Amino acid sequence: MKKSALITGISGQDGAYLAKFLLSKNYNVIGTDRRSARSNFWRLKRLGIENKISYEEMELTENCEIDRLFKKYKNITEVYNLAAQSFVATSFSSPINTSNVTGLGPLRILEAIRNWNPKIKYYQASSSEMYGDVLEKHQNEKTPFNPRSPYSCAKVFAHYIVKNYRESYNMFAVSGILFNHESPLRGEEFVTRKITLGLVKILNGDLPYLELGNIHAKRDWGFAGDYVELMWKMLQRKKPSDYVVATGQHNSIKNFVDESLRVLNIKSKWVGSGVKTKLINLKNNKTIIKINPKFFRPAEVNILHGNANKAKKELNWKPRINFKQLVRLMIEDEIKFYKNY
Ligand code: NAP
Ligand code: G4F
Repeated sequence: MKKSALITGISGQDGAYLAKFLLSKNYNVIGTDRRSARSNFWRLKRLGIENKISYEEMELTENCEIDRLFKKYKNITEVYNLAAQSFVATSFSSPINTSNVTGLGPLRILEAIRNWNPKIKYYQASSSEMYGDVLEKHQNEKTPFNPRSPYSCAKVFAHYIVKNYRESYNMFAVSGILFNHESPLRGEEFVTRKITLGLVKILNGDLPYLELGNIHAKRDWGFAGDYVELMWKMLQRKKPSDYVVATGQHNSIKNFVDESLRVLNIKSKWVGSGVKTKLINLKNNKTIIKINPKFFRPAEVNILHGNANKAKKELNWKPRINFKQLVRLMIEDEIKFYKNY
């Protein structure tokens, strides 16, 4: 019999890639979105799967909407909870909403699963942001959390409540602690996509220059299309367990800009320091990038570097796309689809 999976956050980056992956495994895919986001299916359209999903309305703060889903779809076997207020910067301006959605949302789903069918397997989208001001150089499943934003505090709560439901009620509930993963389907507010789209806009004469915040922060960036496969693999294990997913390589925002310009074949030079730092296009002497302190965060996560040895060993995984390939993929797609969303 066909398996049925529920994906919350179907309109997001990971929701789209995971849906495509599960459809390729012959799953029925039920995807939730917020009614206000009805038109926001460009990612599913881009992947050619928009008409292959059953859509349901679900707002993570509404218990009754969550309950209704499990009442309606009695054959759900796997739940992938990807929905969240996922932008760290917004969590500083909307800490209560972020805690309600990103922290308590997963608890509402777990309660519904416990009530309707505790045999349903549950995947929680935990985050490397939980390591925050890192307490170990390379972070693995045993590294203590030290969150630096309302977003990561909410994710830590969700992470532990998943563990608690697993231990208290013997539920198959696991968390994937995923390090940053990007793609051409990444939201435009996140720094990698902001850079690739911004540079293509500049080249098209549609933006004078790009403004960034802390370009010295470092992230362990992987490809989202690679990472969603691991979500599924975690739910196919005999025993529930949490896993870190990361490439084990880190790069700064500045490195990401430099690599993007290399792909675009634009010679440039960084000048100045601190908030006066600028990136100059050597061909026409125009400024491509400026620093705007409005993009600095009240508390920053300076560096993340994952150790995914457990996933490599137990889930037989290794990243297929490295940093340079990721940047190239994002720039090339940006050019291909520019002005054609
Ligand atoms: P994303 O593109 O921002 O997608 C988030 C999804 O959540 C969207 O579909 C959004 O719907 C939905 N959502 C937001 N608020 C909601 C609410 N109140 N009720 C119901 N749905 C809501 O995020 P992503 O990059 O795919 O990430 C997926 C998950 O992994 C998130 O939980 C994120 O925190 C986590 N994560 C991401 C990364 C990463 O690097 N991408 C790393 C670690 C963990 P709308 O379209 O309506 O906004
Ligand atoms: O791309 P970002 O906004 O991603 P961030 O904060 O690392 O969070 C992402 O990854 C997490 C996993 O670790 C997820 F849990 C989370 O949901 C999200 O997907 O920022 C990356 C870095 C930060 O240090 C930020 O300060 O880039 C720096 N940055 C510098 N200038 C900027 C900018 N970030 C953004 N968004 N915009 C800028 O102009």
